[in-house]
Amino acid sequence: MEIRMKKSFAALAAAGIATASLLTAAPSASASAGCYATLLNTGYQSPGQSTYKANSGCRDLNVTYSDDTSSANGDAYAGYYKNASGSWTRGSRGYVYIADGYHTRGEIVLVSDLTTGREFGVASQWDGGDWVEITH
Ligand SMILES: [Ca+2]
Repeated sequence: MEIRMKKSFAALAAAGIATASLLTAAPSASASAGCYATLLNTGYQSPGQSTYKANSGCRDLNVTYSDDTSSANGDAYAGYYKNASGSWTRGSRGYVYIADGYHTRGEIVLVSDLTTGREFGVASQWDGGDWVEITH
């Protein structure tokens, strides 16, 4: 059941339907009202797909879903953001191993206290092309 949900989620994302930032409509276990959830395709030790830190009630980059596409287990992920000079910078937390699945907001923070409007993306340590939902 969980695997089927993950595959359909990835298929939606691959079709480009779920890649836009969406305001989370209703409070749930994994996201609260006022935070944005964005599904991003990761790069290999580089930012991959990127988006911009929302002006929202969430200050951090939280991983709320992850799917390592090359294995059934997980990958290690790092948050990248553009600093004030416009250079891609890896979050100080570095790479964090994250098992595939859904994660509660606040459980896995890749970057803390990111300035609104800053561009960010997610890197995979072992191989890229994974799907990571960032709630921000
Ligand atoms: Ca991977």
